Amino acid sequence: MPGGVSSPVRAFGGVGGDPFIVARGEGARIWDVDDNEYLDFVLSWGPLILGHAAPAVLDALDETMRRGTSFGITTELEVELAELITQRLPHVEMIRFVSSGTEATMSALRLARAATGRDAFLKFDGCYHGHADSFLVRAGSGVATLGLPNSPGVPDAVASLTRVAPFNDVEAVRTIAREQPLAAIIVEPLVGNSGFIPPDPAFLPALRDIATETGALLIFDEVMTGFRIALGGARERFGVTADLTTLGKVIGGGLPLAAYGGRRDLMEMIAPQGSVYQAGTLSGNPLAMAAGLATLRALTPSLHARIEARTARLVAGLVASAAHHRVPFTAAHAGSMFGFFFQREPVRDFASAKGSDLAAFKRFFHSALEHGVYIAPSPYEAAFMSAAHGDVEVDLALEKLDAAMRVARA
Ligand code: KE4
Repeated sequence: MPGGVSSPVRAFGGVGGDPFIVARGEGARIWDVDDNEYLDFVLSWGPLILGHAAPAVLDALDETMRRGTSFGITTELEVELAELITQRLPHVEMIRFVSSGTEATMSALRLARAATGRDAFLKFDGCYHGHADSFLVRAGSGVATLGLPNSPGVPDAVASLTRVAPFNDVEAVRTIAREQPLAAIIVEPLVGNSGFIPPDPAFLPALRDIATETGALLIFDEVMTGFRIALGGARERFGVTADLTTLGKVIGGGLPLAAYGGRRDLMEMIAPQGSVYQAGTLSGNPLAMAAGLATLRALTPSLHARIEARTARLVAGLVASAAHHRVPFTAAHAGSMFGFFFQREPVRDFASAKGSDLAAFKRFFHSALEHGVYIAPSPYEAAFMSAAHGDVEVDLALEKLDAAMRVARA
C-alpha cells in the first residue's frame, strides 16, 4: 500500500514519525495494537459523533446485516434517511446518496455545470472538497499537509477551469465572478481543511449575493460541517441558503456514506429523472443507511447542545493552558467541531494558517500522543467531540494537553 496507508493524511507526513496501527475503539477512546490507549479527537475525521462502536449504531447494523448487506435495489432505509435529512435540512428538497464526499462534490459540480451551461467554477485556497480532478487545485487537508503544489495527473485543461480565491476575501470573489461566468462557487462554509477557520460575518451572505447576481450556483460543502456546527448546518448557523449542499461523515455514522442535494428544480436534472448522469453500485447501501439513521435519530438538540458545551469547555481550557505557559495560541469552536493554531492572531485564511508555528504544532502533537491524546496529525485539519466525550474525558484531556502545551513552547 503506497505509504502504508489507505489515505495520505494518515501517514503522519505533516508531523513526522510513524503512525500507530489501531486495534479497536470504544466511546471516546481508541487502542493501538500495542494496547496503548488514546482519547480520540479525530473520530475517523468527523463521522463518529456518537463515539466509537456506539451501541445504537451497532444494534442497527446487527439487525440490518442479517437481512442482507447489499442489494443494488432501493430499500425502505434509503427512503427513511432521505426523509429524515430533508426534514432536518428543508433547503435540501431532494437528495442523492453516494459513498464518499468526493463523489458528492464531484456530482454537485457536474450538476451545476449542466444547470448553468458554464464550465469554470470558484473554490477557495486551502479548502478541500475531496480528490476529484477539478478540486485538486490549491486544496487543503492532506494535499496541503504534504505540501503538494496541486497534483500531477490533473490535466491543465481541467485545472484551468478551477478559479481560486482566498477564504474571507469578498472582493477577490467579486472580481473573478465578474471576469468570467461561473457555474458555481463552492465553499466549506466553515473551513475545516486549512485548520479551523470561521467565516467573517459578511462573507457567506456576500457569496450568496454574488452567486445570485452572476447566475452561479452556491454550493456549501458540508461534508465536515453537516450536523456538526449546528443540527441545521450552515443555514441555521449563518442564515445563508445554498443552492446545493454536500454531506458526508456524520450522516453515515462511520459507514461509507455521503450525499448531495438541494433545490428540487436542480436535483430533478439528475438521472434517471433528468439527463445528468451519476451512479454508484453501493450508493444507498443498507448498512450505511442503518448506521446513518441510528446516528441522526440519536443526535437530538439536547444531546448536540451537551456536546457543544463540552467542546466550548475544552477550547477554553486549551486557551487558558496556552496563556499559562505563554504559548502563542488561538482556538475556536462551532458546535462539536474545533481547531487551534500556534499563533497569537486569529486565522482568517489559508495564507495566515500557513504562517502559524508548525514546529510548535509538531511538538504539541507528539507530546499529546505520548500522553495518550490523539489529535489530527496535521495543522490543516479540525478536531471533533462526540457524545462519549463526557466531563471526565474533557478533564483528562485538559490535564494531558497542559503537559503537551508546555512542550509546545519553544
Ligand atoms: P471523502 O471523499 O474523503 O469521503 O470526502 C472528501 C471531503 C469533501 N469535503 C470536505 C469538506 C471534506 O472534509 C472531505 C474529506 N475530509 C478529509 C479530512 N479533512 C478526509 C480525511 C482523508 O482525506 O483521509
